[in-house]
Parts: sequence; C-alpha cells; structure tokens
Amino acid sequence: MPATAAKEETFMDTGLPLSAGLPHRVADLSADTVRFGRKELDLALVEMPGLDSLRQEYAGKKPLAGAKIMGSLHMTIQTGVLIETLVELGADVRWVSCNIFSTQDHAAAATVAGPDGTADAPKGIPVYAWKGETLPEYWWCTLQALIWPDGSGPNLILDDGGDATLIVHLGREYEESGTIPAVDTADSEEFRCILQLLHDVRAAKGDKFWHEMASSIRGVSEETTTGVHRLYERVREGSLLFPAINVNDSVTKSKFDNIYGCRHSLVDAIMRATDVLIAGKKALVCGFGDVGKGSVQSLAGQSARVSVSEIDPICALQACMLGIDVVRIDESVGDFDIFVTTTGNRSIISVEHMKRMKHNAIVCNIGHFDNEIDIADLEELVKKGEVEKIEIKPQVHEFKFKNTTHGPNGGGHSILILAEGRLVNLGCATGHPSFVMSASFTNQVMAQIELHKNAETYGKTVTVLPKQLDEKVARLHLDKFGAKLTELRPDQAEYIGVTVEGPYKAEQYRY
Ligand code: NAD
Ligand code: 3DD
Repeated sequence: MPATAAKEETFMDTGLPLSAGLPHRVADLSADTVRFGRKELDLALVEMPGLDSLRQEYAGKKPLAGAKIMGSLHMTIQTGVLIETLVELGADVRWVSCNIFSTQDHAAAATVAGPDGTADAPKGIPVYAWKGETLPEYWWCTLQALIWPDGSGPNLILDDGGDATLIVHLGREYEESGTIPAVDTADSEEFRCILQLLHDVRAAKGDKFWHEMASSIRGVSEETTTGVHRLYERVREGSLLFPAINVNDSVTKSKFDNIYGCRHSLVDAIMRATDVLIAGKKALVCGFGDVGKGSVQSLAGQSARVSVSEIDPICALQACMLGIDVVRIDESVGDFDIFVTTTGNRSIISVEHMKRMKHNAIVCNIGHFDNEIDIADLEELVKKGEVEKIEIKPQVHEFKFKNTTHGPNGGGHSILILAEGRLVNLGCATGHPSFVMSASFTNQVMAQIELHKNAETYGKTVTVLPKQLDEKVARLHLDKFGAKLTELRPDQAEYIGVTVEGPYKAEQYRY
C-alpha cells in the first residue's frame, strides 16, 4: 500500500488525507495478485451468461456513455465482472466495497489493472477497497469513490445496503439544517465515522458540497433487501432525493441470489471458518425469508438438524410444512450448536442469549448489517473484563465468558463468533458463486441502463424492473443448464390470458 500522508491532514486514524487524490487504494497491486484476479475474472465470465450476453447485445453501442457510476457493492470477483460489463457498455465507474470484510483483494487488484492493463500500468477503474478495512477506512473509501478527479460527483449510484445513498442524503440534510450533530452524540462507532466524515468534508469543501453532489445524481439501483427497506423508508418520509430501482425484488435476484446463493455460501463459510462437522448438529436459523430459506437448505444439505425462529406466521407455516421446528430463541438457546441470523432486523441474538449458549456454540450472521447479533454489547463485556476475546484467525474469534459455570471443568464457557457478526458468507468465504450473481447483476446492468435513459421520468420513487426484463434474465441463464423451454401456442396463450412472448405471470404472482 502507498505511504500515508502527514498525521494532521488525515481522516480519523486512517493515516489518509480526506482528499487523497489517490487513483486507487487496494491491498496488493502486485503482478501475481493481478494475474490471479484476472484469471478468476475470466473464469467467472464463463459462469455469468447474463452479463456476457449483455456485453454481446450492446457491443459497440455504449448505452452507458456519459454515465458516471459510483458503486458500493462487495468487491468480489463477480462484482469485477459486473464492473467491467458496465465499463464495456460505456460507463465511467468508481468503486468501493459495502462491507469491511467482503473484498477479495485479487479481485480489487485485477479490477484496478483492468483487462488491458498491468500492475505497473493499470488501465482499469478506481477501486478503494481491501479485506479487513477499519470503519474509518471504509467511510474514507466511500468518499474517495464519490469524488471524480475533476471534483465532480457521480450521476448514478449502484448501491448494496444503501451506505452510499445514506451519506449523500445525510450530508445534504445537515447542510440544509445548517448543523451537523457533534461526533460524540453518535450511538455507534459506525455513526461516529459518518459524522466525523461529514464534519471534515464541510471543513474542507464548504457547506454546499453535498447539495451539489446530490443534484448531479439522477438515480440509484439497490441490490439488497435491507437497502431497499431503507429506500422505502425515505419514500415514506418524503426524503428520497432521486429515483431508485429496487433490484432485490426482481424475481431473478431475490428468489435466486438470496435463496440459492446462501444455500451455497453459508456452509462454505462455516466450514472454512471452523472446519466443524455440521452433520447431526442442531442449528437455529433466525428468520425464514429468502435468505433464511436458503440458509436452512444449506445446513440441512449437510444433515444438520435445523430449527427456525420467525415473527411472520406465513413464513413460520412454510417452515412447518417442511417439517422444520419453529421455536423461540429465548426458550431454546441452550439447545443449539450453530446459530445463523438472517432477518435484516436488529438485536436478534443478545448477550443474555450468548451467556446461555452451549460451550463453543458457533454464532454467525448472513444478514446485511452486523446489528443482528449484539456484538457491541459483547465488546463492552470484553472491556469490563467479563469476557476474553481471542482471535483464532482473521474473522474467527472465541469469546470466553469468565463468570459462567457450564464450560469445561465447571468454568466459563466460550462461543465462536464469525466475521465479527458481519455477513459470514463474504467475511469467511467468497460469497455466492458466479452463476447466481450473474442473474442479480444482469438486473443491475439493466437497471443502470434504464436509469441512464429515463431517470427523469420516474420521480422520487422506488420501482422494480418490469416482468419482461425479469423473464429475459431467466432466459439468458437457461442454456447453461441445457434447459429446453416449451413454446406457448397462441391458443394456449389466449386461454391463460397472456401473450406468446410473455410475461407469463400476473404482477401479483408469487414465485
Ligand atoms: P426477508 O424479509 O425475505 O426475510 C427476513 C425474515 O426475517 C422475514 O421472514 C421476517 O419475518 C424475519 N424476521 C424479522 N425479524 C425477526 C425476528 N426478530 N425474529 C425472527 N425472524 C424475524 O429478507 P431476505 O431477503 O431474506 O434478507 C435478509 C437479510 O439478508 C437482509 O439484510 C438482506 O439484505 C441480506 N442478504 C444477504 C445476502 C448475503 O449474501 N449475505 C444476500 C441477500 C440478502
Ligand atoms: N453477495 C453474495 N455473494 C456475493 C458475491 N460473490 N459478489 C458480490 C455480492 C455478493 C451479496 C449479494 O447477495 C447481494 O445481492 C445481497 O446482499 O443481497
């Protein structure tokens, strides 16, 4: 990594100046890392027929010419293929990861180098991401990707979880109100970083910086459930500044990525992190939505004995229909060997729950944010000396309780927390496989093209891509399986009230 600037000009304890002007910042831009990343990008493209098809469909047409896209989405090999597809379609792109542990450093390196560049002469795009960022570094990276070399901002955002959308909205809101809350009013380390960043930006760039940036942003496409939730909240509040396309609720995203992606990547992560035998173990999956369903399939696929907790009677009934016990964590926390939170909600697993867990219970989250497991409260017990935190290896920690008596020899018990409560499949493994991400990211590219063409026709709304495009994404992925789609005859189309070309389902149809 390049040398850091003088202390006094730097952002929090990053050692990095706010306006660093760095063309990129990744962990390792060595020739070998670039080679490894490029090889995996090439392999991934073969597994991403949707993106490959869009590159062919739009070859030479540059539908994204003039688009300045700031992306905040896990910097993985699959995301590298997405980025290079956007670039092939004409976009000017800058990128950060949306999680401090999810970057794959060889993917970041190869994306900086680009398909035609090298480690010494990179010709790719600016990426500010490395695995194991601190929270101040994470927000420093986000700012770098929002500012082009000429000082201008993006005209489109591609977001996963809504952090990029959040900082632009908060920055503008505080400029509007004239005051930024004091940093020590923050209720979390994350929000401390955000407030400090906003104070430092105001000091360095004045009190119109975010107004100007927000005014140039024409729209955002949002990848995930939690980010979409944040967008709809803004619509309800009347605070959404620009149109948004909800990519998550394309059927070919959430009913594939969220389910089958997690089915693949959850146990991958638990195995890489712990090497524990999953078969026969009792596992509790908190939440039985899309990610919960995939997570249950993942663990059941390893012959774990899986139960779920749920608040929603419909999802709970679905679990019952699959022979899965629906339990309350408060009443059964001592029964399980493995815990996985998948709710998109907060405080699912508390410190009180952790105190009652089996010795060496494995605790992880696969939801977007790290507040599903009360890590902050656990860290407070570490500070008080009631719990000892032992790093077994990066993103795998033993938390040893001093005051419980059901551990070895009647002493304190331990629990193993993965990825510090952050999404475990990207913190302890490499996330979903390329094919699944191809469907998600084909929707993303379509959403970006739609916003680039027609953002101003949307107003400040959140919309889902039309079913025709959803079905197109599915079609683009069938050949890989040798699937032979049946041709609908006109008389049949008329009988079920659809057209031969589709869409084949009513809007209210649930897949
Ligand atoms: P979803 O809304 O389909 O499912 C969440 C489920 O949790 C719902 O059924 C809800 O009833 C349940 N729930 C809420 N509060 C609960 C509580 N207190 N106890 C028990 N159950 C509760 O959402 P989803 O699409 O499954 O996404 C879940 C989370 O995973 C989101 O944060 C999303 O952004 C994230 N996600 C992560 C990945 C990944 O690769 N790690 C992929 C996709 C989505
Ligand atoms: N996500 C999971 N695996 C991923 C990968 N290999 N690359 C990029 C992102 C990846 C997260 C997505 O499932 C995202 O769509 C989400 O969180 O919903």
